Amino acid sequence: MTKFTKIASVSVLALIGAVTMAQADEWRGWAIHPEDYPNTVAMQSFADKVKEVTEGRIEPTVYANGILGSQPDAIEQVRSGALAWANFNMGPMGEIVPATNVLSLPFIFRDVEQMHHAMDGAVGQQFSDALSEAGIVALSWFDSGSRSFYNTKKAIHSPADMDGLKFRVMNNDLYVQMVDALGGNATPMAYGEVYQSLQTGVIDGAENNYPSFESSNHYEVAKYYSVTNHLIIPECLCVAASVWEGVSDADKAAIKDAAMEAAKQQRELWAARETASLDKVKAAGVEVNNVDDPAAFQSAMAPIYANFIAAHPDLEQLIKDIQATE
Ligand code: GTR
Repeated sequence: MTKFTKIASVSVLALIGAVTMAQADEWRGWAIHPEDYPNTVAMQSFADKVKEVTEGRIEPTVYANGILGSQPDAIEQVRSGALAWANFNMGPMGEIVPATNVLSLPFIFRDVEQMHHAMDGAVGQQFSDALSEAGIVALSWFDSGSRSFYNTKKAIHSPADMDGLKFRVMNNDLYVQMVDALGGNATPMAYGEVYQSLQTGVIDGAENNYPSFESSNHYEVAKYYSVTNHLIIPECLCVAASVWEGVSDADKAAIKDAAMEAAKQQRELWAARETASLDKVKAAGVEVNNVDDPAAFQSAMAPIYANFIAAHPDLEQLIKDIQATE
């Protein structure tokens, strides 16, 4: 091979490389949590796997720490196709996909295991169908543990202790009703604003699972975490329907498999992180207490269920399906 043909063939290869690169379809992904959080780690595994199985034709990327916006904004961006995929908590989804509000009814699941059984079966399919109609394809379900109240003032033992305290909630009217019913005041607010609001006293508390309480550093300011387990809300690994439509059937199958694998990994990492986060916040001086009478918190929710069913009689069966899940 002459020097010239060598250069020529190297350039041809570079050109083919460049064309291949140019053809890779970037799937911009939204993640609210930091890089080392179970959900973000699983999203990155999904991204790597999708790139591998599509031989680089699709290249998902992960923008962590909510840098692409708040969750309600990101939901809109996925619906419009401006973002290709995301990991969404179903809480803020209720405003757009009413059926998902069933997942925001306090104490709807007995425990996380029941939530897994429900979401991995026919119940989960009903939520996927409802999301699809809104332009969001749920490929698999992540764990988000269970949420409890924390605050800067005092341990909560009974609903009466919430009197006069201001709690941040996610963007969904059901959570405002929930805190009201317990005697506290609710302030819907974006996740990214909570730390500063706790610090400056704009709010007295919030509610979340251990990993979020810890990774968001809210535990540095809020020293009382009272275990109510009032919400068990699943999260999805979701793709924009407009993006999904353009994917071949063979790629769809491989991507779906990658999403199921990512969910499996997320759930394993989640279990370990819950313990690690709890240990970390306790070591940092957070007082963690079980509430005296969990039933008092649960029975306060009866009017919320009654109002919800009155407003959405079509969703009553779904509530019953969940409650009947093993
Ligand atoms: C976390 C959840 C986030 C976000 C956050 C919040 O547990 O993983 O998606 O919903 O809670 O409270 O806003």
